[in-house]
Amino acid sequence: MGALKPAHGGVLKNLYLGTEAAAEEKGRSQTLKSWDLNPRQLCDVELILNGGFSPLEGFLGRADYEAVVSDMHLADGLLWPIPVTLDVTQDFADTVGEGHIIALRDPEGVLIATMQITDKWCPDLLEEAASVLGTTDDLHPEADRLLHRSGPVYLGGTLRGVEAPVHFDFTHVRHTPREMRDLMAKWSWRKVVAFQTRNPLHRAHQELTFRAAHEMEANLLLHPVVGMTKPGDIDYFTRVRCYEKLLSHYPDQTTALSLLPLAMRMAGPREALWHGIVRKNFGCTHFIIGRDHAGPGKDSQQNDFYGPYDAQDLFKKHEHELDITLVPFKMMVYVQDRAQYAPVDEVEPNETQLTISGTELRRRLRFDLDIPAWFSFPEVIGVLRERYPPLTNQGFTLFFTGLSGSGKSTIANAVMTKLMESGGRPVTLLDGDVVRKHLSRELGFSMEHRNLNINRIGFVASEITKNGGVAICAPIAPYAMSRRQVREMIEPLGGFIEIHVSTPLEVCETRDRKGLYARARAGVIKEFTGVSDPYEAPENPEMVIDTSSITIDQAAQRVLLKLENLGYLS
Ligand code: PPS
Repeated sequence: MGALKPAHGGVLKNLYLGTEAAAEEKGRSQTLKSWDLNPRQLCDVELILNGGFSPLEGFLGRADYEAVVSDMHLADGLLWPIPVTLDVTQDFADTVGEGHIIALRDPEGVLIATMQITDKWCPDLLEEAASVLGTTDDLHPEADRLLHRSGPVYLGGTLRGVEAPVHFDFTHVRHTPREMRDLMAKWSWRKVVAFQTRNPLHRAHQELTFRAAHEMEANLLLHPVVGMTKPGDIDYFTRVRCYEKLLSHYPDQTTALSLLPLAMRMAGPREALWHGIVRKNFGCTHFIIGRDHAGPGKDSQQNDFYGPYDAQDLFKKHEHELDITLVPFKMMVYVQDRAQYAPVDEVEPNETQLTISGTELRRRLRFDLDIPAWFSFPEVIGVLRERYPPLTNQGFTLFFTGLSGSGKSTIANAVMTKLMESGGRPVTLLDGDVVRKHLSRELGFSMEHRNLNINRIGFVASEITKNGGVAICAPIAPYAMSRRQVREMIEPLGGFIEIHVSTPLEVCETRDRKGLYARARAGVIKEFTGVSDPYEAPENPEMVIDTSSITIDQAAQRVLLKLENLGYLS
């Protein structure tokens, strides 16, 4: 395999200790301070240890970090465009120092590696975002992480691998760089073109990869990312099922599938270089870069974060340092007149070109509409339809919010009964009073406790929604922030319909069915919403219902009509 060198001509790293040394390290780790790796850090550790990130031998130290941030090279001059750093909390950082060895553990507490700390510093995260990502806009997922969720201290140091992170899924298509290279050698693959993706593959992608392999007279490695991709992407379990279906559409013995546990940064051009280095480490000789590689979409001014072919341009500029050959591609479109795919710049002005965007695909799945055969393979569409059933089969949450006595529980009960009468999905009512009896018995009515209560309701509702049921919640939920968090938790899993029961305080107080308002006015009940505690009215609820002017039955009918209008009822 002379042709398949690791990136930069160096040695493919393998930082795992032998069995005996690993057992010793495990014993020694009992007395070490432990850091629990988050999902992103765990992905990074896996690729550092198995050589996917060669030449790195650990998390970047300060000099390397600064060189990478400012000009995309390690301190020794090797190209490395993305900071691979271990961010920790101030509290943890205060307990360790340079020269110390720490234990790096997975979320279950399993020891993955130890790290001898060489550097500890507080990075300028704003500068990192601006330099590496070219933006500090919160809509960029990595900028958002750096500026709002990163630990304030970075620790650098070399790793000693004790145990590879465990994966129980798709083990037959997970390979280390060494395993992948050995397989390529076994199959006598001399030239290998890699295709990186975080999306399901449709006909356009198949055509593009097929052409790339054909033009380069190379074999093809489909190398999708299954670590972390852009929030909101299709989950990797579904994607891998799609890839497996697609494999039969490639000529026999020409193409392989392998999963890459990479935590993407969505850093566009810089990320493209990084992807190239990683693919070189996995034994590939060529790397496809299409339109808007690793781009996270639009910023808050509605401009694209990166130009569509910026990644190709930067890659070309550094190709001599990369030891892997760029295979650039323009966007592929379906040319109706030719019944064929072609790069967009090869389409004649008089020809009709067709594409279906990701948003349009999701719409068609949601409403069970036709997805044409020119766009994708029936088996792939089948997998997607199974995972994304039409709205009529999806779970949803009805989230009623409003003052005590506003009518939330009564409407919620009426809606529940009507939905049960119609049959179909299982329905669960999470009424304020009932939840406080079972789930939140120990909580009071401080802001902190109310938010905790809403968070618990949101969690249960999200599980119900994810599994195709209907959750009807009816707490007061006085704070906008906690309602927003619940929405964010549920929307990726199914429908979320917020209903503000806006019955005015005077009406609620006149009703005073439980006698609570009288006791609140008398000061017997403290922190009573609307009397001695705030209620932040929703700004953009899906519905507003004031029960002072309509009956409960009419209110429930309005909710059902809304559900029908949104597409949830058949
Ligand atoms: S919250 O804010 O969403 O956590 O409240 P919730 O879980 O819906 O609980 C509201 C019910 O608790 C009773 N109750 C009070 N409500 C508001 N403020 C105070 N201080 C309070 N103390 C007790 C009241 O019966 C509420 O039920 P509903 O059904 O809204 O009348």
